[in-house]
Amino acid sequence: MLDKIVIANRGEIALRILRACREMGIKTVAVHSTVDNNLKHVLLADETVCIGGPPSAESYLNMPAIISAAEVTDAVAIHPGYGFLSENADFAERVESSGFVFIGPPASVIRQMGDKVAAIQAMKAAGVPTVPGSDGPLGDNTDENLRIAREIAYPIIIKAAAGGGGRGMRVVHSEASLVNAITITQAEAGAAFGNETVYMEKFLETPRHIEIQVLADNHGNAVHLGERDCSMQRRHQKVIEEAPAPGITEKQRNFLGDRCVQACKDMGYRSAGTFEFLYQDDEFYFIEMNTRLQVEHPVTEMITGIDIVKEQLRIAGGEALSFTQDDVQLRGHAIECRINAEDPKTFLPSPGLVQLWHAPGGPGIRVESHVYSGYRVPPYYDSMIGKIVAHGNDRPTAIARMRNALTEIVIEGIKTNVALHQEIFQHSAFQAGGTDIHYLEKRLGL
Ligand code: MV4
Repeated sequence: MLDKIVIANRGEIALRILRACREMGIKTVAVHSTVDNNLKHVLLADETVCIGGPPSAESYLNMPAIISAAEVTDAVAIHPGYGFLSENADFAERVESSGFVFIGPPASVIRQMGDKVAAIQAMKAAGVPTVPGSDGPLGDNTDENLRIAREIAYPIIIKAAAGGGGRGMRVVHSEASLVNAITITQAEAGAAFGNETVYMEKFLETPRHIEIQVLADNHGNAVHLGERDCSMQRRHQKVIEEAPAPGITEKQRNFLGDRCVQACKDMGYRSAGTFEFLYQDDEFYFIEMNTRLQVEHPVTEMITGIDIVKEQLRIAGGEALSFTQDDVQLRGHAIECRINAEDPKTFLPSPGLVQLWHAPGGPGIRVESHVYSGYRVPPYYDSMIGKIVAHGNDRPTAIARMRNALTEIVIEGIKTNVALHQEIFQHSAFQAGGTDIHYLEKRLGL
């Protein structure tokens, strides 16, 4: 078991990780920037180390400062949370070569999944369904590229191998614009990622975004924890997530889940991970893998009863998974609303002093937030200030509980997206379930 860990993150996820450590008797070191000494988890941690100035580049992305903090506090492991250094293979490598445990997958697997072409190849080999596409990087033979696109049929999408999360993509609707689109995407990818490699996929026009959560240990065991539907998004920022995905059958879940588990075993995956799929016309298509703990992990925890962060900590301590796939039973339905400090009209961040904070409560309500009355939201980081999760025996119950929670919550002093959530929960299309990835932007008239 791990004795003491560094939490290399901030905000709600740092608090979430600290709580898991406390339950397990693991000592905590909070590393923080100079503006973050009043963060809730910093106030609660066993030890704290200030690692640099407010900009992330000086603190939460400052690898030597974080590793030094582990050294001076005699910590044995580092949890990166999400964002920041969580999917940085070089960081994972430096953590391990400095003698600490990186609480996540092996650096080599982070690197492999960071190359989207390599990730897709690994999935194909494991029998995970992928999008019809170029089956590898595009070469510089124009006739060949035109042939591939014609075979897939337009519209197609050109994606950067080093991209992901919506960066470095271009949709092509007809042959006339293909060659130019490839050239531009290659140049943009070179400038943004230092890697010009691009690949081609069939462009799916109205998919849902459905992802499978997995856990794997260092002893060759892997399980899946079912799926989440993350289709309610704006500009690649998820707004609402839920589990299970409306309308997905047990047969579909088991088929896809089993293939993800196989992929984990084949690639030597370890820790928590997520396989992202597009789902359209009753078919699943793998697009990317996230090699980190995700923001929306609580909806899966609520319906499985499994604490994903505690499992990550146990796995990092060398323990085998304490349960099998047969032990994973889904119970009820869970929905998460991300609460952002943002202007409801412009969606621009709205940092500042939280003059009053009342968290919602009641049966089936879970609040994941570091905010308290008197807390000042700094302008340097992501605008998400917390998450409300509602669980119930069925989806209508989870929705009813979330609607209550959204009316109970009080946040004064800063602008938030609470009213947007309240509006979405009134939409009949949301209530019916199964809206696609374009629903929110269309409804907002964007
Ligand atoms: C796609 C797609 C349609 N067809 N790939 C955007 C983020 C990155 N993870 C992959 N993305 C997409 N890939 C094919 N072949 C549409 C998107 C997409 C999207 C995917 C998931 C969630 C939100 C999205 C918003 C716009 C586009």
